[in-house]
Amino acid sequence: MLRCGRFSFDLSRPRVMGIVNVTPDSFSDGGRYFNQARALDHARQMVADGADLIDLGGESTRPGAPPVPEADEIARVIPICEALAREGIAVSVDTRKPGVMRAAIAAGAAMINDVCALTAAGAVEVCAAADVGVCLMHMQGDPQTMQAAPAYVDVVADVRAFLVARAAACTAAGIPRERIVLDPGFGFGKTVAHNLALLRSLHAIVATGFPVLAGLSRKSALGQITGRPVDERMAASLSAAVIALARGASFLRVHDVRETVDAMNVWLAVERGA
Ligand code: 7PJ
Repeated sequence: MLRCGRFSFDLSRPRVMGIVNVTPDSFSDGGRYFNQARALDHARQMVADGADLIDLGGESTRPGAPPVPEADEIARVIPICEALAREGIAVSVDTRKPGVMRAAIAAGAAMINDVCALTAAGAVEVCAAADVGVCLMHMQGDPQTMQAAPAYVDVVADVRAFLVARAAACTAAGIPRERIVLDPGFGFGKTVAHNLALLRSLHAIVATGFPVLAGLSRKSALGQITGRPVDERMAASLSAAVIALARGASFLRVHDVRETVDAMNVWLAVERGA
């Protein structure tokens, strides 16, 4: 079981996390309310399609993306978090900032998903003071520079050691084990070879005993393998998702919820009988 605020996830079957970005984008100049209404509709559709939780992000962590001020991130994400939580939907908020974490928790977030694994000053304390789940992700470097020259002694051992150390810091601060998820952070300071090694050996992270989240959906490593642009990576994403399931992932963080649920159900039927 993973405990996340008023939600508990029985991890005897894997769970799908639908990605909803609330960043201003080039396809829409309709302003904040338009974007927020669209994000809400998108999230509700994902839940109808079988998402177990919705991951809301107000700051792009794509390689080279500029930082977003805390007040802007709060204005983007918190109204949507509040609205979805009121509808009984489990919401995860993807943020690195303790101030946004605090606002998300007050707005009913079930999980804090942090690509910095709660390393910002005060982040662990904010999460320890609430009953939210936490997703601790590994990243080498920071989003501005992480893809410049990623290097590891042994990528699987290095990532695993980092995640175990962050989980220990969290439990020492009072976050129970039952609230912690680990994530190797595909694409965050990793070459294609690093990403492949991590996916191939995902069971080594699963062997820590913590539930593992895999986020491979539409990522650039899949683009490099297939030669496809970002909007043509669904097949590659589904393939990566099933590989992650076969290696023990408990959560899949994806854009294409309906298709991922189908792929997962085929895998589950084969593994466990329909
Ligand atoms: C991840 C994330 C991931 C977790 C992003 C993208 C980049 N959070 N946030 N794991 N990726 N936990 O979706 O392409 O892999 S943003």
